[in-house]
Amino acid sequence: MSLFPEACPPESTLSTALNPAVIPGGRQELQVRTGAEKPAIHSGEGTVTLDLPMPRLAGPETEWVGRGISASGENPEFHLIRQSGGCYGLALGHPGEPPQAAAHRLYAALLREIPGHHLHRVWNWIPRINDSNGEGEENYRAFNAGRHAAFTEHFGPDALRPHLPAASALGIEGDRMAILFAAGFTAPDNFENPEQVPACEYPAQYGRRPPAFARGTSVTTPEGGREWFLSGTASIKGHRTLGGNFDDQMRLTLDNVRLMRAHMGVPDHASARWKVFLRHADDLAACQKAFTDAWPQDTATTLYLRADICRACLLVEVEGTFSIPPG
Ligand code: 3EB
Repeated sequence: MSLFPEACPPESTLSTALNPAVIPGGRQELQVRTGAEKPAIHSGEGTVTLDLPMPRLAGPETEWVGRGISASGENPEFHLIRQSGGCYGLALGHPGEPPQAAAHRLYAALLREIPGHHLHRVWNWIPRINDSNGEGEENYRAFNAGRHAAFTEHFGPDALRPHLPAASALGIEGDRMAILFAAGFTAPDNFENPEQVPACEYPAQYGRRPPAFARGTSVTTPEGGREWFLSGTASIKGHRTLGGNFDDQMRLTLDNVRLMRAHMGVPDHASARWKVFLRHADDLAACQKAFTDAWPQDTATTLYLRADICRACLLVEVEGTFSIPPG
């Protein structure tokens, strides 16, 4: 899956064999717009936009994700953007749909949607992520049960690890889950953090089914460039949340980010697109200072968002996409 402009081939070379329902209108840019009132997918002339009800604290209003040719999925709920190396897909849960059912349904549908592809990266947005689902279980944990069930039904219970994409899971406003994925014909390398327990092996104290994601993935683009997806990264060592205040959590989060960048072999000169999620908007100034000290060259493009994070005690989470062009 490529993020480079030159990666998009002329329309005629795109394989539509898997799905002939290509929507006319040519190539579209896929973007995510934060600060929206409710989740929605808009398909316009040259753009497909996913609107997310997540307050923006600083940084650009729209985040560019990729480009390709719009197509409807087998399941019409899925909006696909196909390009030479694979596709992006996006879908919304039903209004008010419980998180376990929504995750199970959407992940089962997305895995059916992309035969021949490997999942590279999934972004999950979950309404009221830290609230109880009414049966005494946190919505995020219920979401994990649904996601894990869909993965094990598809890949079998013992062979999950190599198929898990990089991911993040953040809270949004409103009452509909939203997911966005990047998938490609190449299998990604996937990475775990050497100082963290793999999420899919978390002990049961974090929920009856573990979170199904890898800490990071990396893929070669069809043109010979490379890109890396760093999952949502927080102040966790082993499987425990560390740091009782913002500054300590920020320090440990950046430590994990640096560790993962090195572990995945991201070169220093790679271009970076960062997103930083803050539970409390009041932490913005301290967060921007710490982040800018670490990566001054990325100050202007970093997106800071107000969001609930999948563990109620986490105050900050950072995710990144890094790329180098061919050659
Ligand atoms: C963690 O490391 C923090 O459930 O998809 C980070 C990235 C987290 C992805 C997910 C959750 C997810 O456990 C939370």
